[in-house]
Amino acid sequence: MKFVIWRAYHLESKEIIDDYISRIQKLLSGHELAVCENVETIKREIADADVMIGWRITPEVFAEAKKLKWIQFGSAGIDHTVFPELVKSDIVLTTLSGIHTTVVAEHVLGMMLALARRFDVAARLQAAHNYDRIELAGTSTELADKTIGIIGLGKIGLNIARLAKAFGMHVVGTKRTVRGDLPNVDELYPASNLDKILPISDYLVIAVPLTSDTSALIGPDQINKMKQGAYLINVARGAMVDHEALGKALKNGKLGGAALDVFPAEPLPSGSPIWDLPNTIITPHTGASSARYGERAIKILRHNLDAFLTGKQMINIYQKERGY
Ligand code: OXD
Repeated sequence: MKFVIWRAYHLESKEIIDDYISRIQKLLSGHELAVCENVETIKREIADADVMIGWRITPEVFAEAKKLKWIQFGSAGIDHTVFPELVKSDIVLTTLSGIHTTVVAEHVLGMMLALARRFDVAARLQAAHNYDRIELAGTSTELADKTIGIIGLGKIGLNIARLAKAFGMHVVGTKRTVRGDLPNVDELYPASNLDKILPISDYLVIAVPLTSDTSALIGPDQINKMKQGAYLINVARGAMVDHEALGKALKNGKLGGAALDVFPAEPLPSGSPIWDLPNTIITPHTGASSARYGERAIKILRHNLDAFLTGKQMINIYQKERGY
């Protein structure tokens, strides 16, 4: 059995990926394993490989794979790397869905607290050595008793709900398929009823996978229906938000602020107007970054490896018809 790792296109630091790869090397000792740094090497090594572990496969590399049966990706979403030939093939695609449950939820709460307590203004004042309390004191607010609307009550969304409850928030949200109540959720609606949560959410959080149903999820119509002065938080994918409409709403005061971890094009170009949106906190797609990545990722890989080798059920299989 031959395994290849293609270590290109990951979003983590070198140290975090080195840690994950050394865990993989231990797990796969006894199997043939090639760690590939560049396109030439992966194109050569993938030709007779059974399994690829990596963050992206391109049509060019895929065309060289003659025996490939399984790809374990290193991210929760793989919308950035699926293409028609790959989806049509028999290759099993598995993701790391679920590993970001803790970290993304903490990132969202951090963003909400930063917006409520105006840490963005504090950072600007600090950089200018300016002890001006007035702006900060007059605009700082609280999370308690506010409503959070969570679009996508999957594993991450539910953890956001749990943390928001601890801050005394009213939690509303949507889920693709609603079957009964969910813990820490006061009002639950099917995804088709997004309009129900738009006008009541003080903080609207996007936490759904990118599919044909969720791209362009928040455009001018949805923003118009949002509560006056609400905050939009996106830790899902940049394509889900119309950033021109968001910019207008932030400038004319319809929205009070935004916190964005994902962008229509990544890396966000230095000339993008998104950098200068008012009352907006930007993190460079680090919502899921954590030193614990390797420790968590290897658990999923270990499970799937065992299932793959013994013919048992793998987890996190990308559902080709569902798109995630
Ligand atoms: C992911 C991510 O894993 O966006 O999908 O970090």
